[in-house]
Amino acid sequence: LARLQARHDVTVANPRLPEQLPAFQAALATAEGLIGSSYKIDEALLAAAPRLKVISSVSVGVDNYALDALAARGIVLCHTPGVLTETTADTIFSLVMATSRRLVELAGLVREGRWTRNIGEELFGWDVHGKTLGILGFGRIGQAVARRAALGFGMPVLYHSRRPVDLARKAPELAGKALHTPLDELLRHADIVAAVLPLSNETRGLMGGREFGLMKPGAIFINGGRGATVQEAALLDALDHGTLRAAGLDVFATEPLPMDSPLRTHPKVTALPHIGSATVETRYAMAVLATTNLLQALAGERPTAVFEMTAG
Ligand code: 8YV
Repeated sequence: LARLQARHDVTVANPRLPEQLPAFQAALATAEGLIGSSYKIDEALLAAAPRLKVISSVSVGVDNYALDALAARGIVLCHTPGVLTETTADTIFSLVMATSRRLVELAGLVREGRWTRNIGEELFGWDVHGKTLGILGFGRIGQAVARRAALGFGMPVLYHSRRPVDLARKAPELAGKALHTPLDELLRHADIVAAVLPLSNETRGLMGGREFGLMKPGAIFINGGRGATVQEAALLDALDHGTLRAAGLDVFATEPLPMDSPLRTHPKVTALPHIGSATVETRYAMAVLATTNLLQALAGERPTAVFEMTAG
């Protein structure tokens, strides 16, 4: 905030709070830059912001933004790739561990004073090391998850992405350890499937009843990308009536997760409140990068991290 205020007039307003919405709307009328995250930027908002030149998102995902409308108006969109990769991969791997080893459930047993004897086999977990991990989406975060799995846990890794990644060049440590695999084949062979997909027309609802039905009996599903890439009713059906062992979810179709969502309290679900990047160090790095991006764009320079609209 201090860096921005040193060079610009800044209005701080949270449009999600009714009492701050008028100040936000008033500022939009003259704003040339906008910085923040998780707020829907649609045509109506852009119409109210005639002088807007740049949006700097404190996130890597850009699914909240009407990309076509931004491109049509020549508005530059910046985001924060890179700085959150390792932290988000840590979160996703935490869900792999938590679901497989039943960590939350068993920690609850201790906390509630129910650890009165050695636990019986009905509470045993499932090994993680050596299991086959399928990764849906193989960008920076997917590759960082693959490194943890392949190099740290001896897991064969299958990945699904639009195109095979040239691992020899981009991630030599994963060459021969992570195999590009068609979706159906990956679902049939992986013991644990981790989705790390951005939300786009191509990925919306990608995991549905057919896909969960292809998964191995006793497999685990993890989602650390975007909630709407999964059809939640189909996931619940697979947990209740199919053979899915467990699900670990950091993201949901609607966030915060509605109180009446069965995913909130499902015994087979470990649900987190979208904390993929939420560490002190990483959120600070994201804020710094987003601020730098905004200042650069407003100064007419090329920002460090522009989201290339045409690359999708
Ligand atoms: C943020 C994320 O928590 O970067 C992203 O795309 O999902 C998260 O790191 C989210 O955008 C809220 O700031």
